[in-house]
Amino acid sequence: MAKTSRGLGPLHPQAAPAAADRLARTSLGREQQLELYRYLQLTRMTEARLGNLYRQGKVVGGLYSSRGQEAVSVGSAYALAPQDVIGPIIRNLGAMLVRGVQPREVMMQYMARADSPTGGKDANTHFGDISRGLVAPISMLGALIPVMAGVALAGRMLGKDLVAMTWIGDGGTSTGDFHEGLNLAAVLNVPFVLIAENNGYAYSTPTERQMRIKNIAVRAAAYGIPGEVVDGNDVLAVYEVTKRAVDRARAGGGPSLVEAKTFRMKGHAEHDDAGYVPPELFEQWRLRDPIDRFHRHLLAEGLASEDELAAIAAEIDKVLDAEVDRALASPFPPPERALEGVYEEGPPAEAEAGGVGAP
Ligand SMILES: Cc1ncc(C[n+]2csc(CCOP(=O)(O)OP(=O)(O)O)c2C)c(N)n1
Ligand SMILES: [Mg+2]
Repeated sequence: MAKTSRGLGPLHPQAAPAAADRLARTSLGREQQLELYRYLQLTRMTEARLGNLYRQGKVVGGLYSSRGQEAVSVGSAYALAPQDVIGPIIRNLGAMLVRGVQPREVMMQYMARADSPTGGKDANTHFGDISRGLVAPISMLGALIPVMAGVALAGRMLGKDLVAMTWIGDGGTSTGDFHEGLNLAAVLNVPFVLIAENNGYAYSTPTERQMRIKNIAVRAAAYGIPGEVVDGNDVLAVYEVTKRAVDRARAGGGPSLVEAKTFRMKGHAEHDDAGYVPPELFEQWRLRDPIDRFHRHLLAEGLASEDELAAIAAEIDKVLDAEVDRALASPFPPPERALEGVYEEGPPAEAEAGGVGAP
């Protein structure tokens, strides 16, 4: 990594930590750990299917894979209680699955079918359902942070025992909304947890080119809240650190920032071949693959056999086979659907009479 470009210093320092394989100590039992394994595999296998469907021209819109980062979404969302509310962003499919989103919804939505959660009107992970504690993603990076701080405040005002959680990329931590939202959450001392996914790149920009700090977690000090770095490729570590932050928030201790160090194992999106990432970084991080590591942990601890783990993957494969077929056989929405759901009760009378605000 002595490579330099335009005098801006080393090209990219997000080298993988040494491949020490021991995962964090955990309070989770066997059943819960197997559940975590299932969600990790479900996330990876769902996105792999979507990658194939994208190449066949079946996916409508973009596909922003979380490959290599699954432990961040899965481990953090797993630390929540049923009444909690999440605001996922584009690489948080794993968190949505943990919170109960079904593969059927995911397939229908990515292929923009009439029976998708948005009725075919939006794509990828861009859907929400407040009744299930799921705030829809917003493309504007950082914008969900003040929104989710507001959800946490609303929960407290309504006397609900809820914690609000959202995620942000390394690039997104340099937006104004990140600072304003986190400051607001801190000053109001609301039950809010922000997970910063430091995956080394914001599109093609290495992290070191858009901030001078090594650890995003230090930004928490500016707001007087705890900030902690965690190995984002160790699902147990992510769970344990997040659980502490969630418990503290629920007990009235206010918000926290968790920085999960990980790596984006694909391009920014499916159309991006990531040719700007030094190949040796992919090699280093492949050795730290979060699912392989957890798989080895489960075997080494005697929590599962190879056959049991293979059976989990086989069961997921069957579900995905069925849901892909079902979505492919489903109709697209009728064109008139574009006019539905725009206004709660139809357009205002003035609009029909010649335009809102017409003199
Ligand atoms: C406010 C804002 N600026 C720019 C963009 C365009 N954009 C979309 S994703 C992206 C890179 C995001 O990088 P990072 O926050 O590190 O998240 P990652 O993609 O690595 O998960 C950019 C610049 C946007 N969506 N919103
Ligand atoms: Mg990033």
